[in-house]
Amino acid sequence: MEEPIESLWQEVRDLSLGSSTHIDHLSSPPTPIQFLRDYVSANKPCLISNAINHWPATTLWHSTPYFLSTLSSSSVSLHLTPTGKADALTPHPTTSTTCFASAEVQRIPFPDALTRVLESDPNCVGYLQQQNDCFRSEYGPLSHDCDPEFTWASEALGCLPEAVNLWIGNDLSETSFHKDHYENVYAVVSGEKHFLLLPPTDVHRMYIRPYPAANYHYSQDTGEFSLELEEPMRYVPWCSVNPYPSPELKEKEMAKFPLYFDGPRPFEVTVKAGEILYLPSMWFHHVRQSPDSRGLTIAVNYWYDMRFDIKYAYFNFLQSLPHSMLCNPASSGNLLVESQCHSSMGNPVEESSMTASANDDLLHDSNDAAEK
Ligand SMILES: O=C(O)CCC(=O)C(=O)O
Repeated sequence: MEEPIESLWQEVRDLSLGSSTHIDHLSSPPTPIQFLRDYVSANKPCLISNAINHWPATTLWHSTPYFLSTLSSSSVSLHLTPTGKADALTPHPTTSTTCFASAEVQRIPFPDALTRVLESDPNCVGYLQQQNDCFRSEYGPLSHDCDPEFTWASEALGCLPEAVNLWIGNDLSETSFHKDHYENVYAVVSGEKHFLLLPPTDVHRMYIRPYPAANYHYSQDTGEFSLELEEPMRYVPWCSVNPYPSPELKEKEMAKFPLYFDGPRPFEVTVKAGEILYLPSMWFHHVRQSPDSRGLTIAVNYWYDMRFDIKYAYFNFLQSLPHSMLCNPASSGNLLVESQCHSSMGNPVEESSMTASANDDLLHDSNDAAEK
Protein backbone atom coordinates (compact mmCIF):
# COMPACT_ATOMS: atom_id res chain seq x y z
CA MET A 1 0.00 0.00 0.00
CA GLU A 2 1.25 3.49 -0.79
CA GLU A 3 2.52 5.39 2.24
CA PRO A 4 0.49 8.50 3.16
CA ILE A 5 3.32 10.91 2.35
CA GLU A 6 3.83 9.40 -1.09
CA SER A 7 0.09 9.76 -1.72
CA LEU A 8 0.40 13.45 -0.90
CA TRP A 9 3.26 13.99 -3.41
CA GLN A 10 1.35 12.07 -6.06
CA GLU A 11 -2.01 13.74 -5.45
CA VAL A 12 -0.52 17.21 -5.81
CA ARG A 13 0.90 16.12 -9.17
CA ASP A 14 -2.34 14.40 -10.27
CA LEU A 15 -4.58 17.31 -9.30
CA SER A 16 -2.46 20.31 -10.17
CA LEU A 17 1.14 20.06 -11.31
CA GLY A 18 1.01 17.22 -13.83
CA SER A 19 3.05 14.03 -13.97
CA SER A 20 5.85 15.15 -16.33
CA THR A 21 8.95 17.06 -15.26
CA HIS A 22 7.83 20.06 -17.32
CA ILE A 23 5.98 23.17 -16.22
CA ASP A 24 3.47 25.22 -18.25
CA HIS A 25 5.05 27.43 -20.90
CA LEU A 26 3.13 30.60 -21.85
CA SER A 27 4.02 32.28 -25.14
CA SER A 28 3.13 35.75 -23.81
CA PRO A 29 2.64 37.33 -20.39
CA PRO A 30 -0.59 36.27 -18.67
CA THR A 31 -3.35 38.70 -17.78
CA PRO A 32 -3.43 39.52 -14.07
CA ILE A 33 -6.52 37.34 -13.55
CA GLN A 34 -4.99 34.39 -15.43
CA PHE A 35 -1.76 34.72 -13.47
CA LEU A 36 -3.65 34.88 -10.18
CA ARG A 37 -6.11 32.08 -10.97
CA ASP A 38 -3.87 29.57 -12.73
CA TYR A 39 -0.52 30.12 -11.05
CA VAL A 40 -0.37 32.25 -7.87
CA SER A 41 -3.47 30.78 -6.20
CA ALA A 42 -2.49 27.31 -7.37
CA ASN A 43 1.10 27.85 -6.13
CA LYS A 44 2.21 26.52 -9.52
CA PRO A 45 5.27 27.63 -11.53
CA CYS A 46 5.26 28.65 -15.19
CA LEU A 47 7.71 29.75 -17.83
CA ILE A 48 6.81 32.89 -19.79
CA SER A 49 8.20 34.01 -23.15
CA ASN A 50 7.97 37.42 -24.83
CA ALA A 51 7.53 39.41 -21.63
CA ILE A 52 10.78 41.39 -21.64
CA ASN A 53 11.53 41.86 -25.36
CA HIS A 54 11.02 45.62 -24.95
CA TRP A 55 13.61 45.99 -22.17
CA PRO A 56 16.73 47.94 -23.27
CA ALA A 57 18.65 45.41 -21.12
CA THR A 58 17.99 42.63 -23.64
CA THR A 59 20.27 44.39 -26.14
CA LEU A 60 22.48 46.71 -24.04
CA TRP A 61 23.61 44.07 -21.57
CA HIS A 62 25.27 41.96 -24.26
CA SER A 63 27.92 44.68 -24.42
CA THR A 64 30.56 44.46 -21.69
CA PRO A 65 31.85 48.00 -22.50
CA TYR A 66 28.30 49.30 -21.82
CA PHE A 67 28.35 47.71 -18.35
CA LEU A 68 31.82 49.01 -17.62
CA SER A 69 31.03 52.58 -18.60
CA THR A 70 27.58 52.71 -16.95
CA LEU A 71 28.85 51.26 -13.67
CA SER A 72 32.34 52.78 -13.78
CA SER A 73 31.90 54.46 -10.40
CA SER A 74 29.61 51.92 -8.68
CA SER A 75 30.66 49.63 -5.84
CA VAL A 76 29.00 46.22 -5.84
CA SER A 77 28.95 43.05 -3.70
CA LEU A 78 31.11 40.23 -5.03
CA HIS A 79 30.64 36.77 -3.50
CA LEU A 80 33.81 34.68 -3.56
CA THR A 81 34.08 30.94 -2.91
CA PRO A 82 36.62 28.21 -3.70
CA THR A 83 33.94 26.00 -5.28
CA GLY A 84 31.20 28.20 -6.78
CA LYS A 85 28.90 26.98 -4.01
CA ALA A 86 27.93 29.68 -1.55
CA ASP A 87 25.23 29.17 1.07
CA ALA A 88 25.83 25.46 0.62
CA LEU A 89 26.81 22.44 2.67
CA THR A 90 30.44 21.43 2.70
CA PRO A 91 32.68 19.35 4.99
CA HIS A 92 34.69 21.54 7.33
CA PRO A 93 38.37 20.84 6.50
CA THR A 94 39.62 20.31 10.05
CA THR A 95 36.61 19.01 11.99
CA SER A 96 35.06 17.23 8.95
CA THR A 97 31.60 18.19 10.24
CA THR A 98 29.22 19.16 7.47
CA CYS A 99 28.71 22.91 7.78
CA PHE A 100 26.72 25.62 6.06
CA ALA A 101 29.32 27.76 4.27
CA SER A 102 28.74 31.38 3.23
CA ALA A 103 30.84 33.26 0.69
CA GLU A 104 33.39 35.95 1.41
CA VAL A 105 31.59 39.13 0.37
CA GLN A 106 33.72 42.01 -0.92
CA ARG A 107 32.27 45.42 -1.75
CA ILE A 108 34.51 46.59 -4.60
CA PRO A 109 34.34 48.75 -7.74
CA PHE A 110 32.21 47.13 -10.45
CA PRO A 111 34.98 46.91 -13.10
CA ASP A 112 37.20 44.92 -10.69
CA ALA A 113 34.29 42.74 -9.62
CA LEU A 114 33.33 41.89 -13.19
CA THR A 115 36.94 40.95 -13.93
CA ARG A 116 36.87 38.58 -10.95
CA VAL A 117 33.74 36.90 -12.33
CA LEU A 118 35.19 36.63 -15.85
CA GLU A 119 38.53 35.35 -14.56
CA SER A 120 37.00 32.83 -12.15
CA ASP A 121 38.69 29.46 -12.03
CA PRO A 122 37.63 26.29 -10.22
CA ASN A 123 39.60 27.40 -7.11
CA CYS A 124 38.23 30.92 -6.89
CA VAL A 125 34.76 31.67 -8.20
CA GLY A 126 33.18 35.13 -8.25
CA TYR A 127 29.41 35.66 -8.32
CA LEU A 128 27.89 39.15 -8.38
CA GLN A 129 24.74 38.96 -6.32
CA GLN A 130 23.24 40.35 -3.14
CA GLN A 131 19.68 39.61 -2.19
CA ASN A 132 18.96 42.99 -0.64
CA ASP A 133 17.32 44.86 -3.53
CA CYS A 134 20.79 45.30 -5.05
CA PHE A 135 19.49 46.10 -8.53
CA ARG A 136 17.84 49.29 -7.32
CA SER A 137 20.71 50.23 -4.99
CA GLU A 138 24.17 48.99 -6.05
CA TYR A 139 23.22 48.86 -9.74
CA GLY A 140 21.05 52.03 -9.76
CA PRO A 141 22.59 53.35 -13.03
CA LEU A 142 21.19 50.26 -14.84
CA SER A 143 17.69 50.51 -13.43
CA HIS A 144 16.21 52.17 -16.54
CA ASP A 145 17.22 49.17 -18.63
CA CYS A 146 14.46 46.99 -17.11
CA ASP A 147 10.86 47.71 -16.15
CA PRO A 148 10.48 48.52 -12.44
CA GLU A 149 7.72 45.89 -12.09
CA PHE A 150 5.67 43.38 -14.07
CA THR A 151 2.27 45.08 -14.17
CA TRP A 152 0.37 41.77 -14.56
CA ALA A 153 2.17 40.40 -11.50
CA SER A 154 1.82 43.56 -9.40
CA GLU A 155 -1.91 43.68 -10.12
CA ALA A 156 -2.41 39.99 -9.39
CA LEU A 157 -0.40 40.14 -6.18
CA GLY A 158 -1.73 43.54 -5.06
CA CYS A 159 1.70 45.07 -4.39
CA LEU A 160 4.91 46.31 -5.95
CA PRO A 161 8.14 44.29 -5.80
CA GLU A 162 9.67 44.27 -2.35
CA ALA A 163 13.18 43.65 -3.75
CA VAL A 164 14.78 43.50 -7.19
CA ASN A 165 18.09 41.61 -7.40
CA LEU A 166 20.70 41.30 -10.14
CA TRP A 167 22.75 38.12 -10.65
CA ILE A 168 25.92 38.10 -12.78
CA GLY A 169 27.71 34.77 -12.71
CA ASN A 170 29.24 32.04 -14.79
CA ASP A 171 28.98 28.27 -15.20
CA LEU A 172 31.03 27.61 -12.05
CA SER A 173 28.40 29.07 -9.72
CA GLU A 174 25.62 26.90 -8.35
CA THR A 175 22.85 27.73 -5.88
CA SER A 176 21.92 24.87 -3.53
CA PHE A 177 18.36 23.71 -2.83
CA HIS A 178 16.46 26.19 -0.68
CA LYS A 179 13.19 28.07 -0.65
CA ASP A 180 12.15 31.68 -0.13
CA HIS A 181 9.17 33.42 1.37
CA TYR A 182 8.55 35.45 -1.76
CA GLU A 183 6.68 35.17 -5.01
CA ASN A 184 9.62 35.25 -7.42
CA VAL A 185 9.45 36.54 -11.00
CA TYR A 186 12.86 35.60 -12.41
CA ALA A 187 13.99 37.06 -15.76
CA VAL A 188 17.09 35.84 -17.62
CA VAL A 189 18.76 38.49 -19.78
CA SER A 190 21.86 36.65 -21.02
CA GLY A 191 22.96 33.00 -20.88
CA GLU A 192 20.70 30.33 -19.37
CA LYS A 193 19.63 29.22 -15.90
CA HIS A 194 18.79 25.60 -15.11
CA PHE A 195 16.33 25.16 -12.27
CA LEU A 196 15.27 22.02 -10.43
CA LEU A 197 11.98 22.62 -8.64
CA LEU A 198 10.04 20.75 -5.98
CA PRO A 199 6.73 21.83 -4.46
CA PRO A 200 6.43 22.68 -0.75
CA THR A 201 4.48 19.45 -0.19
CA ASP A 202 7.73 17.56 -0.87
CA VAL A 203 9.45 19.19 2.13
CA HIS A 204 10.43 15.87 3.73
CA ARG A 205 12.31 14.89 0.57
CA MET A 206 14.76 17.74 1.22
CA TYR A 207 15.91 16.42 4.64
CA ILE A 208 16.12 19.89 6.18
CA ARG A 209 18.54 19.68 9.09
CA PRO A 210 20.40 22.27 11.18
CA TYR A 211 24.07 22.77 10.19
CA PRO A 212 26.72 24.90 11.92
CA ALA A 213 27.33 28.18 10.09
CA ALA A 214 30.79 28.86 8.66
CA ASN A 215 32.31 31.63 6.53
CA TYR A 216 34.92 31.57 3.79
CA HIS A 217 37.82 34.01 4.12
CA TYR A 218 39.98 34.78 1.13
CA SER A 219 43.61 35.75 1.56
CA GLN A 220 44.81 38.21 -1.07
CA ASP A 221 48.41 37.26 -0.19
CA THR A 222 48.19 33.50 -0.68
CA GLY A 223 45.17 33.42 -3.03
CA GLU A 224 43.72 30.70 -0.77
CA PHE A 225 40.49 30.33 1.16
CA SER A 226 40.00 29.29 4.77
CA LEU A 227 36.64 28.20 6.19
CA GLU A 228 35.91 29.29 9.74
CA LEU A 229 33.06 28.08 11.91
CA GLU A 230 31.13 30.95 13.48
CA GLU A 231 31.68 31.59 17.14
CA PRO A 232 29.48 31.39 19.07
CA MET A 233 28.08 28.47 17.06
CA ARG A 234 24.99 29.26 15.01
CA TYR A 235 22.89 26.61 13.32
CA VAL A 236 21.22 27.10 9.95
CA PRO A 237 18.41 24.75 8.89
CA TRP A 238 19.25 23.76 5.30
CA CYS A 239 18.30 21.18 2.67
CA SER A 240 20.69 18.22 2.89
CA VAL A 241 20.20 16.99 -0.67
CA ASN A 242 22.76 17.64 -3.39
CA PRO A 243 20.91 16.61 -6.56
CA TYR A 244 24.16 16.23 -8.56
CA PRO A 245 26.54 14.20 -6.38
CA SER A 246 29.93 13.29 -7.86
CA PRO A 247 30.17 9.72 -9.23
CA GLU A 248 32.22 8.63 -6.15
CA LEU A 249 29.55 9.91 -3.75
CA LYS A 250 26.44 9.04 -5.74
CA GLU A 251 25.66 5.68 -4.19
CA LYS A 252 26.17 6.96 -0.66
CA GLU A 253 24.01 10.06 -1.24
CA MET A 254 21.23 7.99 -2.80
CA ALA A 255 21.21 5.71 0.22
CA LYS A 256 21.18 8.68 2.63
CA PHE A 257 18.35 10.54 0.93
CA PRO A 258 16.04 7.92 -0.59
CA LEU A 259 12.92 10.10 -0.40
CA TYR A 260 14.59 12.51 -2.82
CA PHE A 261 16.34 10.08 -5.14
CA ASP A 262 13.60 7.42 -5.24
CA GLY A 263 10.61 9.79 -5.28
CA PRO A 264 9.06 11.72 -8.18
CA ARG A 265 11.64 13.55 -10.28
CA PRO A 266 11.89 17.30 -9.72
CA PHE A 267 10.52 19.70 -12.32
CA GLU A 268 13.34 20.75 -14.64
CA VAL A 269 13.26 24.18 -16.25
CA THR A 270 15.85 25.90 -18.40
CA VAL A 271 15.16 29.63 -18.53
CA LYS A 272 16.73 31.07 -21.67
CA ALA A 273 17.69 34.67 -22.37
CA GLY A 274 14.47 36.68 -22.79
CA GLU A 275 12.34 34.25 -20.71
CA ILE A 276 10.81 34.52 -17.25
CA LEU A 277 10.20 31.89 -14.61
CA TYR A 278 7.40 32.39 -12.12
CA LEU A 279 8.77 30.58 -9.07
CA PRO A 280 6.00 30.39 -6.47
CA SER A 281 6.67 31.07 -2.81
CA MET A 282 8.04 28.20 -0.72
CA TRP A 283 9.04 26.05 -3.71
CA PHE A 284 12.42 24.38 -3.29
CA HIS A 285 14.82 25.37 -6.04
CA HIS A 286 18.35 24.45 -7.10
CA VAL A 287 20.02 26.58 -9.78
CA ARG A 288 22.90 26.05 -12.22
CA GLN A 289 23.84 28.24 -15.14
CA SER A 290 25.24 28.22 -18.69
CA PRO A 291 27.01 31.35 -19.84
CA ASP A 292 26.75 33.46 -23.01
CA SER A 293 29.70 33.75 -25.42
CA ARG A 294 31.50 36.11 -22.98
CA GLY A 295 31.22 33.60 -20.16
CA LEU A 296 28.43 35.43 -18.26
CA THR A 297 24.91 34.58 -17.14
CA ILE A 298 22.83 37.64 -16.23
CA ALA A 299 19.42 37.63 -14.57
CA VAL A 300 17.16 40.00 -12.63
CA ASN A 301 14.57 38.76 -10.22
CA TYR A 302 11.61 40.50 -8.64
CA TRP A 303 10.57 39.38 -5.19
CA TYR A 304 6.97 40.14 -4.30
CA ASP A 305 5.69 39.61 -0.76
CA MET A 306 3.87 36.31 -0.36
CA ARG A 307 0.58 35.92 1.48
CA PHE A 308 0.98 34.18 4.82
CA ASP A 309 -2.35 32.45 4.34
CA ILE A 310 -3.85 28.99 4.84
CA LYS A 311 -1.27 27.39 2.48
CA TYR A 312 1.49 28.64 4.75
CA ALA A 313 -0.32 27.27 7.81
CA TYR A 314 -0.75 23.86 6.15
CA PHE A 315 2.90 23.87 5.14
CA ASN A 316 4.03 24.57 8.71
CA PHE A 317 1.86 21.74 9.92
CA LEU A 318 3.23 19.34 7.31
CA GLN A 319 6.81 20.29 8.04
CA SER A 320 6.32 19.73 11.76
CA LEU A 321 5.49 16.06 11.13
CA PRO A 322 8.54 13.80 11.32
CA HIS A 323 9.04 11.16 8.63
CA SER A 324 8.11 8.26 10.88
CA MET A 325 4.64 9.61 11.43
CA LEU A 326 4.04 10.32 7.77
CA CYS A 327 5.31 7.00 6.48
CA ASN A 328 4.03 4.77 9.24
CA PRO A 329 1.29 6.25 11.44
CA ALA A 330 1.62 3.34 13.88
CA SER A 331 5.05 4.56 14.95
CA SER A 332 4.00 8.12 15.72
CA GLY A 333 4.59 7.58 19.41
CA ASN A 334 8.32 7.46 18.71
CA LEU A 335 8.81 10.95 17.34
CA LEU A 336 11.72 12.03 19.49
CA VAL A 337 13.81 9.00 18.62
CA GLU A 338 13.36 9.60 14.92
CA SER A 339 14.15 13.29 15.01
CA GLN A 340 17.28 12.62 17.05
CA CYS A 341 18.38 10.08 14.49
CA HIS A 342 17.91 12.59 11.72
CA SER A 343 19.86 15.34 13.40
CA SER A 344 23.16 15.49 11.55
CA MET A 345 25.13 17.23 14.25
CA GLY A 346 25.15 15.02 17.28
CA ASN A 347 23.18 17.82 18.83
CA PRO A 348 19.66 16.53 18.62
CA VAL A 349 16.94 18.86 17.51
CA GLU A 350 13.57 17.73 18.64
CA GLU A 351 11.44 18.51 15.62
CA SER A 352 8.27 17.19 17.18
CA SER A 353 8.45 19.57 20.11
CA MET A 354 9.41 22.69 18.18
CA THR A 355 7.38 25.77 18.83
CA ALA A 356 5.63 27.58 16.01
CA SER A 357 8.39 30.15 15.90
CA ALA A 358 11.17 27.57 15.79
CA ASN A 359 9.37 25.90 12.92
CA ASP A 360 9.11 29.23 11.26
CA ASP A 361 12.90 29.57 11.47
CA LEU A 362 13.19 26.26 9.68
CA LEU A 363 11.23 27.77 6.84
CA HIS A 364 13.43 30.80 6.48
CA ASP A 365 16.47 30.34 4.34
CA SER A 366 19.74 31.96 5.22
CA ASN A 367 19.13 34.72 2.71
CA ASP A 368 16.14 35.87 4.68
CA ALA A 369 18.04 35.54 7.90
CA ALA A 370 21.20 37.18 6.70
CA GLU A 371 20.02 39.87 4.34
CA LYS A 372 16.49 40.92 5.13
O1 LIG B 1 20.19 32.50 -9.75
C1 LIG B 1 20.59 31.95 -8.74
O2 LIG B 1 21.76 31.54 -8.65
C2 LIG B 1 19.69 31.71 -7.57
C3 LIG B 1 18.35 32.36 -7.67
C4 LIG B 1 17.52 32.17 -6.44
O3 LIG B 1 17.80 31.33 -5.61
C5 LIG B 1 16.35 33.01 -6.21
O4 LIG B 1 16.01 33.85 -7.04
O5 LIG B 1 15.70 32.82 -5.15
